[in-house]
Amino acid sequence: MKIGITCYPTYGGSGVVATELGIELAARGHQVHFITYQQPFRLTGREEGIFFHEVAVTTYPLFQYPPYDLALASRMAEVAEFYGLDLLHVHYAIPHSVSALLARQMLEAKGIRLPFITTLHGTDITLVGQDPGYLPITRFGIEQSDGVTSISAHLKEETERSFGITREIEVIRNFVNCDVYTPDEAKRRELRPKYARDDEKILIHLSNFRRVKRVGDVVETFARVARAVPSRLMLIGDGPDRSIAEHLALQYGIQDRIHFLGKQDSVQDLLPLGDLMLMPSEMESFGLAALEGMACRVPCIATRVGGVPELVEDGVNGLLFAVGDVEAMAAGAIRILTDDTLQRTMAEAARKTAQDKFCTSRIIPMYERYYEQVLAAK
Ligand code: GMT
Repeated sequence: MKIGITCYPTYGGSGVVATELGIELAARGHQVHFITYQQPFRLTGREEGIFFHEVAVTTYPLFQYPPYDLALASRMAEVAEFYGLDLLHVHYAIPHSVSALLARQMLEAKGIRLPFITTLHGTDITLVGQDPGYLPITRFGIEQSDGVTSISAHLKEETERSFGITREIEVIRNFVNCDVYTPDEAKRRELRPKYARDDEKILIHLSNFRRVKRVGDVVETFARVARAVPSRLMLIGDGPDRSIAEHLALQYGIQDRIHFLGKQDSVQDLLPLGDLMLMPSEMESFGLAALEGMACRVPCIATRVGGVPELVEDGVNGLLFAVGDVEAMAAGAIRILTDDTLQRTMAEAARKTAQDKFCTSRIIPMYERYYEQVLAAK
């Protein structure tokens, strides 16, 4: 198939999923065309079967807000016609589904068929999509899509409940390549000493440091853990709440125990160094960072929100807590980090969950079948 993919190309879970999906589809012989304002950060530009088409947004003094959605729609239609795309697959409903709808209409007028699929990722439904200024147009984009997928059962239910949507939504959960995200012992031996002594544990948090991630709770939890267990915290990512984390680190006097690593392209090299992951989010429609950690044999302390329980099974491959309960999260972390057998059992269960339920070999064929179903529909 020839598939056009649109996503947010910078850091963020939906962009990661879209990019990894494109890579996996290309590896299976499909032709994949990314249509975005920037090359997705996990692409090198040299991948076989993958093409990148930049969306250039012309500005003009009259435009206080340059119309990206229109430039995107126009580029989608151009690329689809030129390369004979079979379908468009857009990730994150706002504004991508509406741009795809316009592109479909533009080509319809020329007698060319271009169905589009929207994948819902989370904040497009639970946060941004709830804004009264965006809700009606987001609902319209979803309703008009030729196919809609959701990355968790929870997000599907939330979309039906909060948008009043009755159309079919296919649940295709997020995935991880278990050969790339893997507990690499050699890497661990080589890189771990850069970050911690042998007798220290490593806790990891990976996110875009937005408010919803509750990065403050990560540091609050770690401050309590560090009193009981010799340990270090690796903070991977960057965003608006990084200064909150820095401020708290100084307040607790643990700044020299925390590695602020900023945005990293190859998180698969860092995740296997961890003993435990912290994901205390306010909301998480899935929690891709936890899955990537789990594939690397890192169990997760997480909050019982959104789609997280579809991935983290309390007491099996991690522990689940109420949002904001840093005392309980710290106690749980200490329990795992001071009991080698428990840590090992959970680490193995985490890897097994990733392999058995969320591996690319299981999930990518679901997308392929869904594409075929949408193409066969009309
Ligand atoms: O919150 C983020 O990390 C960004 C956001 C995005 O769309 O880039 O993430 C959402 O999509 C991810 C990939 O499907 C999910 O793993 C995240 O759980 C989801 N974030 C939220 O629901 C807050």
